Amino acid sequence: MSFTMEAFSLQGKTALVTGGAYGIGFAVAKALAVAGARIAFNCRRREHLEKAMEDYRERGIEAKGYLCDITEETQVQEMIQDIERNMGGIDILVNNAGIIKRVPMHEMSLEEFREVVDIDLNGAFLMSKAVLSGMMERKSGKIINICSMMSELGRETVAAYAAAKGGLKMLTRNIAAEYGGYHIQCNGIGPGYIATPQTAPLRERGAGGERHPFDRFILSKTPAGRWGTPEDLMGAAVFLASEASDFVNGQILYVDGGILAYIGRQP
Ligand code: NAP
Ligand code: GCO
Repeated sequence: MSFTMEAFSLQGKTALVTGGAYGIGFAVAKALAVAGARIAFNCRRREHLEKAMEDYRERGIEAKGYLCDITEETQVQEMIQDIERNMGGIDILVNNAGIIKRVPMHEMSLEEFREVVDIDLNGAFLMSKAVLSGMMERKSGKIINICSMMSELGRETVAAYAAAKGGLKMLTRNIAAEYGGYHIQCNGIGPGYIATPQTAPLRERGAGGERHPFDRFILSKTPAGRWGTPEDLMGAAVFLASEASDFVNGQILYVDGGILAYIGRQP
């Protein structure tokens, strides 16, 4: 078979991006749309949904938006049924929706820990379970889980998030192992530190405009010398959503400016 750029085409495919109202999810959805996919996305807040619909429309993308909390199985099932009725089977699922709570573990409540794990890990389970039967019937499908550097590393105040994202890495591998025989590929993208609302508190400037200490820390630890942008993740998303990655399964592709490979400069 001669290799052409058609291998990266998503023409005729239907993609669902959870949390695709802004941030990384919005950028990933735009990339999949550029590659030809029809886009569906969800979030919990109506104001986010309405703003996102405008943002997609401004970019010529007729996305279908849903108010759906990925931790609520009935809402998830109803959304998937509606998408399959109106847009056809879901070919690509991006489990992007996620939250973080930055609290020292000894001060974190069980409710706070559970909320992070419920969204960042259990939500991906519910979403993946909901699309798998259709993908199994069609003997084709792509599931992309948005993992994190915290799938590999820990740091102060993010115990719940790291536990969830570490679990998401292994859920990625287990879906690959269990469903690879149906020609379903499940891989992860591991973003480094990306400038989005989720990390805004880590980049807040001081009264005099000075950089946040964590901001300076990340710049020193990242060989690329900058925070990532959601757009930095677009190529990896199209690759993992397309037939160009049909023999890639259970892998986490880190898009992190080199931070995971770097021990840090001698002080
Ligand atoms: P973000 O800006 O906070 O956006 C999160 C999105 O998820 C929002 O659209 C939010 O909308 C939605 N969401 C949250 N909980 C939801 C739920 N229960 N059901 C449905 N939608 C939900 O986050 P981001 O920075 O773009 O991050 C996106 C993903 O990348 C997350 O999984 C995050 O952990 C991961 N990540 C981020 C970074 C980074 O540096 N930014 C790095 C690595 C990994 P609503 O609030 O309206 O629901
Ligand atoms: C934090 C950040 C990180 C990033 C990302 C890194 O508080 O350390 O929020 O967790 O969001 O997950 O890959």
